[in-house]
Amino acid sequence: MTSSIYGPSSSASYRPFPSTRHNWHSQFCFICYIFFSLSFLRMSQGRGSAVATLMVMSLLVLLYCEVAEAATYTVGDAGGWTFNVVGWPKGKRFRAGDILQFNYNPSFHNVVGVGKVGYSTCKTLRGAKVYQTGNERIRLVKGQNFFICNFPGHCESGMKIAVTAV
Ligand SMILES: [Cu+2]
Repeated sequence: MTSSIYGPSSSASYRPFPSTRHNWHSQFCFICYIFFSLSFLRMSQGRGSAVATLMVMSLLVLLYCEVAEAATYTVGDAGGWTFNVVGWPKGKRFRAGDILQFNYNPSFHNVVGVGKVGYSTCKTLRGAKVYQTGNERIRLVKGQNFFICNFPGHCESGMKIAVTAV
């Protein structure tokens, strides 16, 4: 297993609980924001180019924070990707770039990325992407993201989710 400054890599490990955005990271971004604001103030008071450099650097780190702050959500929480998860996204606010972690037994389930029609009719149309490792990390795109399990009858039993990412 590999580790990074973000802690142990989670791609191979089962994560029973939904993880949210890291707190230290938010604090880090807040500090960058303060730096940026201060630099901007100095700038408007007509200080030198060192301030401008600081300002640009802070801005870059801020942009980095925007990208790096993606959250990982475990679909179905502790229950995982299973029947009746259809209501799981309700009340959650997803952003483009956030990751959905699907945990399930690949002998009994899969994950299929579908369109709106595939979602509402529980049909896997041509071109649909089928995931079947039992441990998927899928990045949300902006707009609507639809996933179903296409084992016979599963989608009809609420094994499907529609997630809107802003
Ligand atoms: Cu299934």
